[in-house]
Amino acid sequence: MEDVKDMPERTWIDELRDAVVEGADVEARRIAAAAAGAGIEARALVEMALVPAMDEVGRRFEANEYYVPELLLSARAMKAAFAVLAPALAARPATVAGRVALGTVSGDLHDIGKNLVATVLQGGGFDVVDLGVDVPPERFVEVVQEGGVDIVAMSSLITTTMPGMAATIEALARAGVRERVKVIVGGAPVSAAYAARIGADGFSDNAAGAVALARRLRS
Ligand code: B1M
Repeated sequence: MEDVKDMPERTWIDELRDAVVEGADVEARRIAAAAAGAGIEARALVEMALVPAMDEVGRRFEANEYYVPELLLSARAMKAAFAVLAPALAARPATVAGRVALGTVSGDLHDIGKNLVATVLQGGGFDVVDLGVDVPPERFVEVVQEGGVDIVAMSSLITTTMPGMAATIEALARAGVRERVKVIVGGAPVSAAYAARIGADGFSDNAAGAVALARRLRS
């Protein structure tokens, strides 16, 4: 096989995307490391290879060309490559921009987009309390009640778990802490209209946008 060091930049991106689509985690990690070592920006590798790879995996799943085992293999390959790139994305500026409690909502186990948002938020100067996946409204309330959180950030990837966002906002209000924090939402099926309807303070459809939004809400 051709050594990745000899491949031109565009080919590295193609190779990385293909490795993730094929679920080849060792290969994905190796290509990501070589491409980063050759000076290709981590952000470009994520946006041009990793995210499009998962979109292609989703397309194949919808077309019944891929099933859950293939999704799991691709997710593992994406995470392996992302682990190599994350330190560059998370390198934070000296000043702390605020503290964000972030989680994937109740019933939802998708964490790739949430992890990406967490890393880019860190790179944008935010402290991130990562609550993980399948986070019930009460857990978001608890962490806000503990104090120090400026923004509650929720991710949902499935249409049936989106109501968990509304339930969390309602739970924050019931507990009397809704006004203490800003609430932002995102994830593939979520829209600006949905965010407005459930009373969130903002929505973004990508990780960089989430950081810009969080900054705007803190200014
Ligand atoms: Co699932 N899955 N999945 N899955 N999966 C989707 C979401 C689906 C769209 C696939 C499809 O049918 N085309 C579909 C949902 C359909 C619907 O909504 N009705 C689906 C389904 C049905 C399921 C299961 C039910 C399948 C089954 O078991 N039969 C099951 C549900 C499990 C559960 O959660 N309870 C399931 C399981 C899984 C795996 C575990 C196998 C795996 C997840 C592994 C993991 O995350 N650790 C998986 C995967 C990989 C996918 C797809 C293929 C890829 C998701 C992904 O990682 N995308 C997905 C298809 C797709 O999305 N095209 C699919 C890459 C990631 C970078 O993008 O998460 O969108 P994303 O994040 C983006 C933006 O959305 C945004 O920024 C990120 C970076 O740009 N963003 C935010 C995300 N959160 C944000 C928060 C913000 C702001 C921006 O502010 C707070």
